[in-house]
Amino acid sequence: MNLTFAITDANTPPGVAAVSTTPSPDPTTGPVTDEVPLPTLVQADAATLAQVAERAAGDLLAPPTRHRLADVVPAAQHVEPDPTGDWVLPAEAVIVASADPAALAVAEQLANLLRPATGYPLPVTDATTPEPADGIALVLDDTVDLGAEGYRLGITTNGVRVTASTAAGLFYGVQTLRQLLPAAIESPVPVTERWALPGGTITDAPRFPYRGAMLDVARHFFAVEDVLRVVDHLARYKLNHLHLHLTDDQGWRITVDSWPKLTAIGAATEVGGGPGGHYTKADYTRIVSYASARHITVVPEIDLPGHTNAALVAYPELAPDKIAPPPYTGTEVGFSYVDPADQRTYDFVTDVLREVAALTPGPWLHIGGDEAFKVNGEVYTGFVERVQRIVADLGKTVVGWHQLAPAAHLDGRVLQWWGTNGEDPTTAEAVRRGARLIISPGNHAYLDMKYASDTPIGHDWAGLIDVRKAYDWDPGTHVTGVPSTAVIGVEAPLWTESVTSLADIELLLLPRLPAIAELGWSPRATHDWNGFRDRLAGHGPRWETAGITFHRTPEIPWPSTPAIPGQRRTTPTGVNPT
Ligand code: TNX
Repeated sequence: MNLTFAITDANTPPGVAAVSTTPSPDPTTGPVTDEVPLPTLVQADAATLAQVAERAAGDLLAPPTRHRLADVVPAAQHVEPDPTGDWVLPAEAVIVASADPAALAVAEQLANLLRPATGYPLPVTDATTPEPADGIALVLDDTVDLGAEGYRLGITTNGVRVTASTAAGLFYGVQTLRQLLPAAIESPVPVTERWALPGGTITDAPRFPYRGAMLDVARHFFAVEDVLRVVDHLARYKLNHLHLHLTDDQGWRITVDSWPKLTAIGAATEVGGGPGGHYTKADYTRIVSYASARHITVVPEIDLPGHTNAALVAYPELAPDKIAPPPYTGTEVGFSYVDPADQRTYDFVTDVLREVAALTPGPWLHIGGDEAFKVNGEVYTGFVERVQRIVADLGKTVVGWHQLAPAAHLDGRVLQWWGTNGEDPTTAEAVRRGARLIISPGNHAYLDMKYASDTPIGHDWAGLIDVRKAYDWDPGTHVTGVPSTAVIGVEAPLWTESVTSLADIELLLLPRLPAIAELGWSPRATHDWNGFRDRLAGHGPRWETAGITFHRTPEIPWPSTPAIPGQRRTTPTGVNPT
């Protein structure tokens, strides 16, 4: 007997058989009907029928797939819901973008986000004036006044239109769109779902231009693939900078052709004695391009003059006593430094920064400057001033930890503030002299701090940081005497002394990274812990569906219902599984 069957449904793409696509009843709009629309069965056996019945019953019990238009992280600037505008993505939808390579690239990214879970073909086309026409239109329009990263997202019964004056704006509109779809959109395989979107208009733009996270790849080394996955997490929450802490006592992680022993010798260690590793120039370039395609700028950090033991092991001539120290795999800080009195040190710094700058299209070079406990006073400021000048001569903008503050101001320089107490007159004075700040308070934004005393990894020197602690502060007013106009944004650093795997990274990142992202993106007027907590809760099922590790902190009311209504276990119509 031939046991093939076909079940038809409006949402079923050509060539894919769905078992059931019964929409969940929406308790807010009408009575629950006890009538399950029956699929059209052509031929079926008892087992298949039972499967269909089970699936239909599951759909009836499933939660509504409807999202509110405002359920976005980070919160959007302006949201106007229109319940008459709800729309369901049809199987035959087309994505049409402005005839511009950058807009088309975002359209392809959107298609790639939606195809796996929907199983829909979602072809991408271009047009001079793209219209939704029961699909999705991405409109690049330089006459709209939405800023360099803003976007407008309109959902009507006719489809979705995202408008922006830049590709970055379109990209952020797409991230919002993704969150408005049911959580099952995160599934890597086709699932049966009603891909409903709430009607209305969102007009959105970021509060700060710099929204970042840092990954320390020096204490423990992480493969390129892991870094790319971190980039994906940043992109989801509209962060636009990835700071890579590339060098430290425990390892040097980037090839420098003119000083080859930095990686040949200096990369072979990490905390705890593991094998370490490093990025070739091709590896680093791959990270930079992957990030850039997601509108994320890489900020490379070469930490100087301290945190340099790995460099000194490779090149003892840079050490103050010219003697190679033993390789270091512990977690102490502040003991190593390159010789500030030797011209050779400045040759080294110039070569390294020149090669890193050449690989880095973004404007920033981060020169560290923290915890150089053995280089003090004028020796320290003199060193920093020379290095700042090297960076400027390379055409880049200096970023450094706020320990740089006492050094002379250099046009455009940015200090990354990591204090735990907002009273910091030295930093405030540097700001008066023209410095701008990235705010990374140790006791709010340091993602290597434990959530609670029982968190299996992480530190607690800056305190415990639960999600509320990560969320409840204001980067615009945090440092006394620093006006919000001097703050270019926020960054969440992840130091990795205790972090050894991608799962560890994700456990510490999620769900605190979205909290920091919201501080960087959303207008202060939207700041509200209860609202944030409830919006964030919906991301648990998304991460779960996508196979992303996160910390199920009890502070967040995670939904207990499964995200995926039913994965298709059927084969295309007419094809027998063998
Ligand atoms: C302080 S924050 C450091 C890092 C450590 C971190 C651990 C900063 C600029 N320096 O060297 O990894 O604490 O939390």
